[in-house]
Amino acid sequence: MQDVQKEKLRLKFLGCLLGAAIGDALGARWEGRRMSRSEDIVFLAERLEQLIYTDDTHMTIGVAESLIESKGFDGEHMAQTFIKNYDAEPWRGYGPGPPRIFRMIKDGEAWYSAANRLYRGGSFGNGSAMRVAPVGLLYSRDLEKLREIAYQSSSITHSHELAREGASLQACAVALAVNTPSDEDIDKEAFLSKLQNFIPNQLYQEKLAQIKELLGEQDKAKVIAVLGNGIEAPRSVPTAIYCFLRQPQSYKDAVIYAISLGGDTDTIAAMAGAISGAYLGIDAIPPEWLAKLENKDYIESLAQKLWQLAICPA
Ligand code: F2R
Ligand code: MG
Ligand code: MG
Repeated sequence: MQDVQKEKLRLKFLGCLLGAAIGDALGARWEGRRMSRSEDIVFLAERLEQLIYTDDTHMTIGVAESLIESKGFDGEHMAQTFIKNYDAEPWRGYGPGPPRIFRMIKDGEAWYSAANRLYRGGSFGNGSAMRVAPVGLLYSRDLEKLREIAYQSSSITHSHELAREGASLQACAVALAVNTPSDEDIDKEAFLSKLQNFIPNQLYQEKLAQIKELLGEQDKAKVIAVLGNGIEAPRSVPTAIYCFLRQPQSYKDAVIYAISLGGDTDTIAAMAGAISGAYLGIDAIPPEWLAKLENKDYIESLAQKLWQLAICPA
């Protein structure tokens, strides 16, 4: 790879992880609310002194740390990293499931089986999709490997098929965004076709078809009714992809639109921000938002290390 291409890729890796963290931190202020006006979200974003992230970014950090330290996926290591991080900062607003899984693993359950004991058939919450961006970055040049690692990383806490498929779909969207040059107009239909060819699950296939139908839609209530804005993976991952594809040339517009839909705003904005940042790169993120992000330098260092691992695998 030429140096100029490597540098473009580096900016995309940084844009992805920082874009996800900012989406999470901005969206956290609106999580669980109804639809909001974009002006109100921008107004609050300007007034916040610091952007404090939640479990979405905390777990994304865990995925990145583990992939870097293990030079690839190691389930036991990733599970122990999640537990260590959770024990240090349990107040990050975790969903109900992961802390119960962490307790089971601490009590001796294997990392690959604990999640099966939660809910009926495992969790289909969006908790494994919201943290999967580092997998999308590291395996962006090998989509079958990406699928395998997305499934496995999901299985630590979310073993339901809809969660595993949701995580792999989000990782694939990040990978496609990394692989698509941002200096030419994105072919939205081609982007969606690639996702449809990738994902075997019927429900996600239908959602991706609905995204195409909704691209010009002005009525947010219709978008929410069709795609969803909830805590479940199938009611949030396609919505995040939609938020990106609706306004692919503006990170700010994609994230603000995601938050304006209400519901699981931190998570949908984190996932939309990851895809948008991976497509546009760090330079597209408003500098005043970057400057206010908690632990910005550490998240940036993780993105940098993932990039080094991706261009020069062990
Ligand atoms: N927890 C939150 N938000 C609550 C407010 C936090 C507050 N602001 C604070 O500061 O404390 N957000 C975070 O949780 C979501 C990710 O959740 P995760 O990790 O997927 O959790 P879980 O428990 O696995 O699943 C979530 C819910 O989905 C339903 N569900 C899942 N599988 C099910 C099944 N098989 N059958 C029935 N229901 C199932 C359950 O209601 C789960 O509780 C993100 O939004 C993150 O930001
Ligand atoms: Mg959260
Ligand atoms: Mg959330």
